[in-house]
Amino acid sequence: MNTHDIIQQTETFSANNYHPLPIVLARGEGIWVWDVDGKKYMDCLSAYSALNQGHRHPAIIKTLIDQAGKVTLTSRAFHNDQMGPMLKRLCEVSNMEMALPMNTGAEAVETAIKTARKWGYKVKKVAEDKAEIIICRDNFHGRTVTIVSCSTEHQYRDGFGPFTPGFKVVDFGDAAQLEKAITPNTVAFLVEPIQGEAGILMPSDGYLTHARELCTKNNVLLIVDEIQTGLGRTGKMFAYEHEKNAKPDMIVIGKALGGGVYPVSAVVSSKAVLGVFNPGDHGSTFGGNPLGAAVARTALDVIVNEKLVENSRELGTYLLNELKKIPSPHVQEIRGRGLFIGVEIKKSSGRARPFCEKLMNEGMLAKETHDQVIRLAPPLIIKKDEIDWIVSKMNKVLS
Ligand code: IF1
Repeated sequence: MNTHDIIQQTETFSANNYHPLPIVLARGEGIWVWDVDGKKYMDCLSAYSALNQGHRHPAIIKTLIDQAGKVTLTSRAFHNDQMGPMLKRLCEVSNMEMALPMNTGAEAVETAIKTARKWGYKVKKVAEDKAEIIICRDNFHGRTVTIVSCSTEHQYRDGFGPFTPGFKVVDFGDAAQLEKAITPNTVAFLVEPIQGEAGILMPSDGYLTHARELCTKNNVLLIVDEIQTGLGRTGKMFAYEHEKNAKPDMIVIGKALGGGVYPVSAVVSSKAVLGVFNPGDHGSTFGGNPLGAAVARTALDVIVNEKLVENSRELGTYLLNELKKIPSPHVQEIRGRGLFIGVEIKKSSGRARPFCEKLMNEGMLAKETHDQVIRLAPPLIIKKDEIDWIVSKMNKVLS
């Protein structure tokens, strides 16, 4: 089947919940992917940061194959020999004490919400069913009914009610609003350190530090959703580390934890918080399975051993500076941290999608977010000459 036939078949049998660029990928390796006709593209989306280690990283694929030859799934009815070592590594990397493994990002966010509520009732002693969680305008935390209950995006909620109560919205980056929104029933503040879907929006310096102070003062859990920003993407292992004294009570991790091959997510926290769970309270058939656990441990090792965090910081700074030098009548603003960069197109120059289509024709895959922003997030294994290649393509399309 050719590209046209494959797309037609997909559109016939798939629900219409996506509008992909008209390209059919058949192979990937490192930062590169190839379509069914053998044309090569640089992947500057990295599956929304789930491919920080690149496509089919050899160590991760080796672990996948080795573990597939042993045991893949046990359920949590029995112990397996892979989950403990993976969770220990995850706790080391995140400087936390305990973890709860799930599969997708949304499940981990749900787990964080359940943890915060349970902690609110059992430890903070909030009256039954009164727990409140504060979230930010224009957040993106996933697609379940409870999570879209905290979304402020009309499309993500339209037709999906009734919604889960107990969420309060504040403007992202506004600590004064957060302070006002806290009540004795507030159990948590859930926030992305950098808002990805909203257009790579960075709060002003000191916001997370201030939020940490407010949470500590009011006995509220600070939960950071690092599903997209974590594991090196922004030039730190976790994006909250860009600020002083902002260590959260809980970190939600997903995407790149699965090394680009298998969905693995987790909530990491302290014993005092995750200790609220008792057997039977919460779980998942696939969560913590030995195949995913083995893959995740190697995925973490690759990030640390190959110094991907440092590479993201150095090359991200370089890329941002080089992009800012491009003389373009179309650029409103270029912003980002590490290899997580948004190029905002002026409204008068139209939307970002046509620019992404031009980049695709140039052999560079990037996906727009929120109409005006081209998101650049290549795998963190990228090298300097490949960054220069991105700059030359962006120059061509933006000038
Ligand atoms: C899609 C966006 C990115 C996330 C944060 C939780 C989740 C995500 C901060 C849920 C997922 C994905 C989902 C994907 C597109 C993508 C996305 F544009 F929709 F917002 F990356 F920017 N927290 N983000 O970014 O994780 O359950 O999907 O594993 O197509 O919906 P998940």
